[in-house]
This record gives sequence, C-alpha cells and structure tokens, in this order.
Amino acid sequence: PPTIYRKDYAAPTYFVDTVEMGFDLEPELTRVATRITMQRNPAAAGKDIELYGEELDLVQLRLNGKTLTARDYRVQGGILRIPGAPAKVTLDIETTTNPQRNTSLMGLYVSNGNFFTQCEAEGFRKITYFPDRPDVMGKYTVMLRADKKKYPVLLSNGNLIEEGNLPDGRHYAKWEDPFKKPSYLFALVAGKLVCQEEKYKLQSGREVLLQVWVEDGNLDKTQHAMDSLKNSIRWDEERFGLELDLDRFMIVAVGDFNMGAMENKGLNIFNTKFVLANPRIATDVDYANIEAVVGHEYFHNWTGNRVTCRDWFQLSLKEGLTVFRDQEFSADMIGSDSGRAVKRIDDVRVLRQAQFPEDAGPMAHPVRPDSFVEINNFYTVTVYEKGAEVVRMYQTLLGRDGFRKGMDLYFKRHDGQAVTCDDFRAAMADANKRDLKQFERWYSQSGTPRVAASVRYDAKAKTLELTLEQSCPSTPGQKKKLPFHIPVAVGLLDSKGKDMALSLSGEKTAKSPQTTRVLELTQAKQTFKFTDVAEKPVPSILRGFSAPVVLEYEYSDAELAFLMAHDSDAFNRWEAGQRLATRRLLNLTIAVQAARQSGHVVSVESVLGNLQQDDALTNALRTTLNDTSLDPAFRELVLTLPSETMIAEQMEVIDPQAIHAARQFLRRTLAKDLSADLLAAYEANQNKGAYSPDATASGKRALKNVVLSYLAELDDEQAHTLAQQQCDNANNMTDRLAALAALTNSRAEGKGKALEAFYTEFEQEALVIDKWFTLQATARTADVETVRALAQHPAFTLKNPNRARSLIFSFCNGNPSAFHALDGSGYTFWAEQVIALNGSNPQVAARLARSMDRWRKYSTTLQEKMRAALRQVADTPNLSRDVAEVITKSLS
Ligand code: HT7
Ligand code: ZN
Repeated sequence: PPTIYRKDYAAPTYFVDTVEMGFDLEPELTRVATRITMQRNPAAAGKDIELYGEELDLVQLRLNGKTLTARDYRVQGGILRIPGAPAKVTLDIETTTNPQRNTSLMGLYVSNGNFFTQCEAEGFRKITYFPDRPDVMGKYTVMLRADKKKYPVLLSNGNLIEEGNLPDGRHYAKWEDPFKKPSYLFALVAGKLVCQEEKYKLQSGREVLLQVWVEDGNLDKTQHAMDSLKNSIRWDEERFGLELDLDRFMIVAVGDFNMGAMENKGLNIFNTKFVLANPRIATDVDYANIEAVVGHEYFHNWTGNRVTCRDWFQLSLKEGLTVFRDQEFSADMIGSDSGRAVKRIDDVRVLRQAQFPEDAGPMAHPVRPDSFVEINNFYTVTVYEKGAEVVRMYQTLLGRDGFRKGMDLYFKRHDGQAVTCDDFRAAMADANKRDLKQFERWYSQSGTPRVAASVRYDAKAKTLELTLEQSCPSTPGQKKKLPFHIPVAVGLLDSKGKDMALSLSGEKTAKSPQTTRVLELTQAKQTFKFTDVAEKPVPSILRGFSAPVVLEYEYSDAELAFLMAHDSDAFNRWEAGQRLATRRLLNLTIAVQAARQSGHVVSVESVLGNLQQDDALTNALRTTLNDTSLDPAFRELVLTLPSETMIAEQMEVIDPQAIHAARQFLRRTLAKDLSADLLAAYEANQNKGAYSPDATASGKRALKNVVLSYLAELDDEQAHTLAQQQCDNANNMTDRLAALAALTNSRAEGKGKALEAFYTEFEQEALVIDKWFTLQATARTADVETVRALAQHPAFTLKNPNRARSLIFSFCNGNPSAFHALDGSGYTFWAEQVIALNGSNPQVAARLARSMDRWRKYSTTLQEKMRAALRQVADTPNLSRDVAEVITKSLS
C-alpha cells in the first residue's frame, strides 16, 4: 500500500458548496442519493474532479444533469476522477451499501439492529463518492427514510426541519445543518432509541435542547452524561468564551464502536462505555472518564468542527488541543488544588505508560506526522496525549491569560476554516508578541527529550547554578535532533522544606519574588544562576511536569524522601516517591535475575529479604499513608508503585517475570511492614451513606481500595474476610470490583463463587461483563490457557470491540508476565487474534498488533519467538492496510 506524505499536500481541485443526501435505510441494501454542488478551485484549473469511494456500488452518476458513462470517468485505487468538468458543477450520485455486513464499524453500519455512522477519518467514502478530505467543507441537508416500526428514531446533524409518514409503514425525517462542515463530521442514527432530554439556558439567555439517546432500558444510566454535558457547555463559556452554536445537541450511545466517541456536528456518537453510568454498574473511574469524554467531544465543537484540520497530518491541531481542554475541564470540575494535582499526575501516568514507549518504538512519529499508510493508525497517544502536552507548554510559557489571547486570535483568524498546526502556533505567538519559531520542533521531531540537570552551590557567593542539558534519542527516520524549546519549572527547598524565594542572576529583585520559576531551555546546554540562595537547597525540577521530557538528576534517597515529605509542588512530591520506588524495584529485579542465574532453588522471598534493610521508602510511604492532611486521592497515588510496564521501560533488556516477582515482593513486604497502618487507613476511609462519584468520596474509595489490595497481598484469613465482606456489602461498582479483584488474586476459598455470582448478577450489563473478562485476563494466576478458555465463553465475541479489548487486549497489554511466557504461547495466541480481527475489523486488529511494538527490548530467546509471531501475521493473505503498516514498521 502507498505511503502518503505531508509534503505532497495539494489543495482540492473543487470546493463543495452544498450536499443534499437521501437515505433509504435497509440493513442489507441502503440506497444513498447524493447531490453535490461544487466549484472549481481557480488555482487548479484543468484538473479532474476527484471523488473517493470504498466498497460502494455505483448505480448512477450525473454531471449537470447528464448521465456519465464509464468512458466519462476513471476509477482507480479508490478514486473516481472526472476530467474536463466545467467550473460550476452539480453532481448526482446514487450508490448502495450493505450496512449489515459492515463489520469494520466505519461508514454506515448496524449495531444491535440500529443504524450508525462513523466517518472520521475516511468513513464517509464508504457511504458515497465524495471529495472526502477535511479541507472540503459543505452545507448538508439530509433526508432519512426507513421503516417506522423498526426505526422510529431518525437523527442527523443540525436541526430537524421536517418529518412525516410515507406509504408502506415507512417514515422520514429531514435534517439541516446550518454550518458548513467536512464530510468526516457527517452522522446519522436510525433505530429504536429513547432519550433523556433537557432544555438548557446558555449564558447569553438562548435556550438549547440537550438529548442523550440510548437503547430502551438504559434511561436510568444517562444522568451523569447529561450533567457532564451541561458542565462542559458552561465551562467552555467561562474559560474560553465559546458558546454552543446550535439549538440542539445530541449524544447517542452505541455498543459497537471502534474508539471512545465521535464529535459529529450536533450529533455526537459515543461508545456506551463513555455514556452509561449508575452506581450499580460504573466505577469512579468510569464516572470520571464519562465526564472527560463528554467534555472532549463537546469541546471539539469549536476546536475541530468550527476550526478544522487542513489535512490529517494536522490531526493533533484538534486532538492535542481538545485533550488539553478536557484535561483542564476535569481539573476545574474537581476544583481544589490537590484535586488538580491528582488529575495532573493521572494524565502524566498515561503519557509515560503509553506515549513514552510509543516514542521509543517502531511506530514513533512526530505530533504532526510526516507520512502514513493508514491514517487510522495515527490516532495515537503521541497525537493525543503528547499533543496535549505541547498545547499545555504554550500555556506554561505564555501564562493562562496569554494562552487565552492566543485562542481568541486563533478563532478570530480561522473560524470556518481548515488550518494547520503552524496556524495555531502563529496565533499563540502573534497574540503574545513572542517568537515561537523553535517551538515548531515539538511538532516535527519525534522521540522523548531527556534533560540532564546538575547543580553547583557556592556557599560563599550564595548562588546556585543549575545546568540543564538536553538530548533526544534517534527515532525511525530521524537520526539527529535539534534542541527543543523546553519550559522547565523549578523550585528550591530550604533545609526545613520550605520554598525559597527565587531570583535569577541579572534581574532586579522582584517585590514579591516567586517560588517557582519557569526556565526556558532552548539550547543544547544552558546554565541558570540563582542568587541570594541562603543555604544549599534541594532542587525541585520540572514542577507540574512542565514539559514531556525525561528528567535525569542524581537525587539521593534522602533527598527523595525529603521531597516526598515537603515539596509544595504536589506533582514532584509524588514524583519523588515514584523515583524512590523505581530505584528499589530495579534493584529487586536485578536480584531476582541473579538468584535465577545462580541456579539455587531458593524462594524469591529468601533472596530478596536481605535487600530490604534500607527502609527509606517504607517510612516515606508510612508517613504519607498516615498524613490525614493530605488528600486521600493523592495518598492513593503515592502508595501505587510504578507499573510493571513502567519498570520495563527503564531496563536495557526487559525481563517481565523478574519485574513481576520484584514488584510483588515489594508489595508483600510493604503490606507486612505497614499492616497496622493499612488496617487503620482501611477503616478510616470507609464511605458511609449514599454513593457519590465526587472527588472527595472517590478519593477515599481509591485510598481504601489500594489499601485493601495491599492487605490482600498477605493472603491471610483476615484479608480474605475483608475482601469478601466488601464484595458482599458494597453499594457501588468501585468497591465491588476492587474487592472481587482482591479475591481473584488471592487463594481465598470463595473466589470462584464470587466470580460466578458477579457474572450471574450482571449478565445483562455488557459493560460490567467487560470488567469481568478484564479482571480474569489480568489476574495474577491467569495464563494464556485461562484466556483461551474465556474466549470460548458464550458471552465472548471478537466482533464487539469493547469485548475484544476486555479480554484480548487486557491480557496482551495488561498482564506482561503471563503474555511473555517463556514458551512463546502468548505470542502464538496474539497472532491468532490479530489475524482473526484483521478479517472483520482492521482498525481494531491494528491496535492489537501494537502490543508487539517493544519486541526488540526482550531477551534474544523471546525476540525470536516474537519475530516468528510477527512474521506469521505478515505472511497472512489479505492483510489490511492497517495491520500491514504496523507489522511492517515493527519488523523493519
Ligand atoms: N475524533 C474522534 C476520532 C474517532 C475515530 C477515528 C477513527 C476511527 C474511529 C473513530 N471514532 C472516533 C475521537 C475523538 O478524538 O474525539
Ligand atoms: Zn478528539
């Protein structure tokens, strides 16, 4: 398959004015009649009309009323070209498709008997021939016709302008979208659905209609999504002065969906996972995710829809910016400083766990990629999460007000346009009269930069020199990197742990000096000199994780414990604990390997026991656990050890079993050493009363449940009883699932029964059954045979992406020591699943294919087995573009 390059961008040959579509919806044969009015781009005189189409049956094609025959156009590689057309054109296109057979879930498809569409990025071309590219925008009118009994609800973008009955039990609805939009934002929904609706008053006084549509039986699960939508609308008015531009805004939930949700204009379509919630079925994390995703899709209405992308290489223009906006929204919804910090830590954890490895692997690409084979493969953590970090850095460099000025200018300049990441940067620079030229490298260079810091304190001169040196590893296609423009937020702690007032050499002493300074590192190496530093401080560097880099600084254990106890920057306070724990875990991992190599048949326990003499970590964790002045949600984060994947990324050669043994050992040791404190914390953080997903209540639950997970490591009767009681008495899914996980990972007698009871109770709740599969796939005792057996369960199907993710992805990505079993059985299983998915849903298959990204980091024995599995997939006939791209890049 061909590679598409950013440098080859060419403007469209024709621009679209209006699009009228008529749908006769039938599951096996849907007729689509499309009338497009278009005008030639004056800069492209003499060029063909170019229409994209995939898996379509073309019934008829007319140009300005004249039927075209096969001699009048050419179809090649999914593009229909019409040469010699006049400057003004009306095209009438009639096509048919089979939505029932469409298992790719792109274009028009059927889910549980209802019709849905997914057009981003290139799904519209599976509905009709069209200049399906984001820089071609038109005004849409859509007529939907379908059987009234089977499909009583007919929805599309914009406003409902007409509806009525037709002969033969059919009916119709006509929708008009007042805003011009690219085809990827088109949507329709038809089927048996019900809605919760509310009128909502905007700050301007205008009233809008809000609807959340779900399948019958789910109306008791829509309130949180509705509340989140109202909060999002208010937040965007207050923080960015952006108002909802439509009179009607709809959210529809669908059980079969490739991603999280889709921001179609006025008709957002959501994975049920990010809509449906009540305390019985949803965890605190689900509630938080729903709020974030509802916000994210709503915020796209401005960042993505009103101002869209010129081409798909600019995807982060809308995604990075919108993730940043949803992160800020969620933080503001929590409100407190500590809540903001907790949210920041959560976001950084995702970045490090998923994006850093991507940036170091075979699929590494810049935030604004230079090429792709299949755009669906570029909806990545780099484009989304690193992209959000890039946007956050503008705010860090320009301040909140400066960032807002930049946003205002961006909308003033580009409302209604399809633009580039450079346009966004220019708006930020111009609104603040700043030169942000070098900042462009965050968009063009891949790889995670490293910043090595060192300090030199001069007691006589009372100065502290902080030297920062940046570098960036080579990544595919990019050997050499130029220096980035990196904001490094720094504080200095005195011996009492208090923040020092900071002044930099050469500047006048400020009246109220700051205690955190944002240093701008722009060269390969730079030294910053702080003056009037009364005593040798402990530096707190990269506060708030002010840039997506790896900070290298040789902290002593004592300094880390000191920062854990005192740093006023909650992010770095947590970070100090993670550094200390990582250090321990790496040492323990090496010890496990050494024990294994020595060939002695000894228990890990007896080998590692001696290493636990130094208890800086234990003491620091005890202090944090017992410090009731700290937010429980923050304490939970501190108590959570770096994941096995995080440890793996620190190793030259990944040894999953040794990492697992080391981490388990440390958890058990901590559980023993802190057992009294843990029990006390378990009792102190019981939530009494009705369930609420608010930050305070969910923080307490999080702490209580991490504590339970530690106690469960003791695997004694007391722990079993606690878990069983919590499982039996929980009034919410968070507590229920945490207790069930504790039981599943233990040797408790009742664990089989508990799992069975859970299944029986929630058999009808697909999202809960997903959790049931995940819990077992990631259980400590699970191996590939467990997962194979679960894949035979009647409730399992690969066809539903959520279900596939719940079992297969959870095992391959979330249970490293079992997936990387030394006999290679995990890889054989992986290959089978990728091949099976490739036939039905290439996009989901390609995501699973990414589980092998880091194969070159394993031992040669494992590498050989992984290479064989990769080759097996590579040699499969009819490999999709999606999977082929991932596998080819992995093997190259
Ligand atoms: N903008 C949306 C992207 C999306 C998508 C892309 C490819 C295939 C299926 C998809 N579903 C949704 C999601 C978002 O970022 O809001
Ligand atoms: Zn998005």
